[in-house]
Amino acid sequence: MNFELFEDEATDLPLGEGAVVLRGFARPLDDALLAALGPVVEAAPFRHLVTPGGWRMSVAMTNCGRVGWVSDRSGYRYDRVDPESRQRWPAMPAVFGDLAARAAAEAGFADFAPEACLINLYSPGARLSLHQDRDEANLDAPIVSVSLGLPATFLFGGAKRADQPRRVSLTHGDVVVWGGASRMAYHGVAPLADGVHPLLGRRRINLTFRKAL
Ligand code: MD3
Ligand code: FE
Repeated sequence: MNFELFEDEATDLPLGEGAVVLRGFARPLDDALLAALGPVVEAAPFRHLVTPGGWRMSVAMTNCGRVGWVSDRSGYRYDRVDPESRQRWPAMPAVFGDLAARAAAEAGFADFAPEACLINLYSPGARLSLHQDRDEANLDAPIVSVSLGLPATFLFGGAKRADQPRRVSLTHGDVVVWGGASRMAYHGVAPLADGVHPLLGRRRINLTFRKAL
């Protein structure tokens, strides 16, 4: 029996071919995830990257793992070093990698060992316009995303930018595994609505795990 207002916010939801929302999967680990995040962002602080077109992204980003995703005027890429510090990115905390592997396995992808964890910080109003994730060398592996803090409206489109996206609410502790036919779907995040989350205040943090190499 569930006492949620909307059934699709209480249960695991198959989003499309190869994509599944694991509602609340990361919730038991939220304190451990946030504790592990502290030293990561101390070594590699959140920053607003610039797109190749010259726009400052409203989402602030950092990374941990063997490589990190970066954008600047010359393009998008995975880089072994943080361009701000010129040091390697902080190592991926075990609690991050273990969670990503367990979530992928739950969705049917065995042995998911991501090299990259992109950490996205949303403040009220921050958004991510529709895009595809195509900078990874391995496009067969799924992407695992973990939502923490304020809820967001995720836009899940199709193979073409013009395909009308579905709107899916992602809340604290939700984990989404995107694989198979969904791996190359256009997707984005609607401007974050203001609010206060008990653990994260006026923020949303999304961890995105990828096989980048
Ligand atoms: C669907 N981040 O960093 S994660 C990104 O909430 C990104 O911060 C969003 O899109 C965020 O590139 C969404 C969920 C996600 C990630 C990759 C996908 C959804 C995806 C790839 C294909 C389809
Ligand atoms: Fe993306």
